[in-house]
Amino acid sequence: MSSAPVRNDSPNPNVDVDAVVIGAGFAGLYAVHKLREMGLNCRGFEAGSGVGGTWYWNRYPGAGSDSESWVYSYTFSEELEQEWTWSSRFPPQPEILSYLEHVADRFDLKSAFTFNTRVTGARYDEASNRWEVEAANGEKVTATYLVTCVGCLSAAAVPDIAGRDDFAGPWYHTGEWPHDGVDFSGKRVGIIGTGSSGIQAIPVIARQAGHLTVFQRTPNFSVPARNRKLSAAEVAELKKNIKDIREFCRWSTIGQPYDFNGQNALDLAPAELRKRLDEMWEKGGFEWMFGGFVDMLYDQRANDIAADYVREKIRETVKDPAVAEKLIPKDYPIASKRLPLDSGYFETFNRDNVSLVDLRETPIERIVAAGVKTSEKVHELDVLVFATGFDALTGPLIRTGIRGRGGCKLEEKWAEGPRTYLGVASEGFPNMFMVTGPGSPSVLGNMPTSIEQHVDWICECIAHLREQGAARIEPQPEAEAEWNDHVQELANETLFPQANSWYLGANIPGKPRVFLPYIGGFGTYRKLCNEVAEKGYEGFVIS
Ligand code: NA7
Repeated sequence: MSSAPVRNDSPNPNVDVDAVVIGAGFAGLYAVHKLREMGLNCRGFEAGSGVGGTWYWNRYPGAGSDSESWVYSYTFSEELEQEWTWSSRFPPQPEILSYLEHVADRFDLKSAFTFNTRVTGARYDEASNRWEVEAANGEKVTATYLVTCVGCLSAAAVPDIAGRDDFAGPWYHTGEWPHDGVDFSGKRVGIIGTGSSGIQAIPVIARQAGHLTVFQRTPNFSVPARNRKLSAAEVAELKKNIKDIREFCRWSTIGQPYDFNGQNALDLAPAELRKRLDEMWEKGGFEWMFGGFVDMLYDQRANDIAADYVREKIRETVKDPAVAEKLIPKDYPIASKRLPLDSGYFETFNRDNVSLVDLRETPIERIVAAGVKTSEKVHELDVLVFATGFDALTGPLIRTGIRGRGGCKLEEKWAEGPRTYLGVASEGFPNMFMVTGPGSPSVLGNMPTSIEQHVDWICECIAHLREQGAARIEPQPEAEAEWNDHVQELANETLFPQANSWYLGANIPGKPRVFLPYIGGFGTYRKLCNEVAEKGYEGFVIS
């Protein structure tokens, strides 16, 4: 529980505020900072005992950002940007959490939040034109604006495998990791899931455990992170150029300090293409895919070149050819599932204390007291780790219990998939703003870039409403429908819909198969949002 007192922003801050902000991660902290700067009184609620969001919950071994550290941060304060120094190219979770704690303290943001308190419901009341927000501690707050900063990957999904509660040992989900860590030494550990979280955790757990059994349903492509410490000279150079670097990120395709190179892989002679792929592979990071040839995301032939390249690397790395074949993805385009970065993932399968269970050959039948029972045998375990992902983008919003006009539940309106305008607002939910909601670029790139853009846009919109003396804003149904069609059309031009990914909700049984993020690029999206604002919030009804 935060010991900081609630700042006396309002005559009765528990009851009546300008804005309620849900969540104290990257988005919620910046939203509170910016709204307060505008003179709004804010209340924030956070389910965790501290700030950090994703980086508060995801404390599993090996957790860290796949975005370069120097752009995985805020840009709103030049002093902050110059003061803070990252240790390495890709920052580990504890360092990101320290950064967010530092930001929260430096800008006195904790005082706006009630911690250890999940929002259990938020209802728009038409008569008063206010949001009525209920929290798990029984508090009821009303607000003119509801700003959801609930994260895109924050509703952990533990699969409903028969017998899950029969397991005699402890089990953990990577996204809800114990704060005091887990001691794997000498233990027989099982891990289910080989997405980004599993791929980060597996090499680290393997070094600690007596034996690690990896249960793989779908093999994954992965690119080496090549993480490294940053030298003092490199840090100085980055800080000198940081303004230009950040401006580049804002207008780039995925919010990163690189972009597609303007060439198609299929236009290059094979030897030249190979040379370029080799060079980029040595550099490591997402840049290998997203700083290269854009046709790899659109054209199956170009994608096959990239996929075959990684398949070859897996065969070269994994000593046992039978294990290598199991680890090689064969039935979806590379990058159509979120491409992980790794630090020795495939090498881990050369260890004597690691075994791979291919669940396509021997599916899980149930969990039993002694471990995981597949069609082959019981794999005996002391500890079980679920690296099974999240109910992405819509899950965190739906579980917040949001009801719009006429008591309409968000999950009712979104029964066939999320319906938003620009991924920031939804018709029937006036004065509700979703930071990095479904239909915005969000998870398709560097999260802090998209978060800052959204918060800035939302705050400018609120400032506009206040200047106009307007009471309400919500999308026009036609504009919303057009946006949702546009989001799907753009996705359908790519190879992304070919995989069963969480981008499409395919990891959650019963979730509608709809492409969730906007894939048109961060820069294009920013331009569209700016144009909407310049045209007096075109596509919205302001009343
Ligand atoms: P992901 O990417 O959704 O990966 C989850 C993994 O768990 C994936 O390999 C799944 O296999 C596997 N999974 C899920 N349910 C089951 C069941 N029932 N049985 C066996 N295996 C299962 O989640 P992550 O946490 O790794 O990453 C999420 C994002 O967080 C990441 O992309 C970054 O953006 C940050 P599947 O592929 O569905 O067959």
